[in-house]
Amino acid sequence: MIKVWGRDTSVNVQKVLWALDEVGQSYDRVDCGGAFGGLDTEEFGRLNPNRRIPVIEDGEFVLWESSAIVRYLAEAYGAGSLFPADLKSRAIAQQWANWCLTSVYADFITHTFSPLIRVPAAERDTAAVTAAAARVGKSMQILDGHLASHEFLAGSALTFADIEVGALMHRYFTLPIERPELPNAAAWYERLQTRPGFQTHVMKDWTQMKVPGA
Ligand SMILES: N[C@@H](CCC(=O)N[C@@H](CS)C(=O)NCC(=O)O)C(=O)O
Repeated sequence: MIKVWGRDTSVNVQKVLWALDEVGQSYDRVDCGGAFGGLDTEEFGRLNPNRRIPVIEDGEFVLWESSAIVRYLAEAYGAGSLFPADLKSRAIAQQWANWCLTSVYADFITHTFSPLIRVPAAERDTAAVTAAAARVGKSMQILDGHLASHEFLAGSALTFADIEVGALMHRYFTLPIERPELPNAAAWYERLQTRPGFQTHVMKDWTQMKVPGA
């Protein structure tokens, strides 16, 4: 059985759990990271010398970096569906998944979400958060334009790209920040909410992660 290392409040762990759900693989999960600690042990350092979650063990095979894990699971257990068989659909899925990593993730998770929940309001650089949220809004408008004519990111079916990008959407649409009008992205977010794996693993109450005063 696949073993997943990482607390389920991490968005990077959540996308792995959602992918596992989509491909119908059962797993054991070890709570570690955050308040659970456990990333500084020798055993964990052997699994991931970066001491970050998530990590998976699939038999003897060890893999870290959440996007690599999601794509591995998609190809190993969801070939032809989560991992499209068609070369061009697969390339489009890679395009959006990579776009999320390079154009959205840092501005949203590192510079918008994290300061809003991990930094007390009195100590927060509000102007920097507002500027980052505005940059994310611009990226979301690009996503929205694509979704005007696509049900899912690579066409008419859910792929690994929807999981990688979509894992951020619950936080994006529920965070108290300025957002542009995003009718197509909002409709896609609603479609994602019909997936049991999204409901179970991604739609978590992130307010519990707030530090006092945040
Ligand atoms: N690019 C890495 C990022 C890994 C990462 O930074 N994980 C965070 C949680 S989202 C972590 O391990 N933080 C330390 C902790 O939770 O204690 C990935 O996608 O897997």
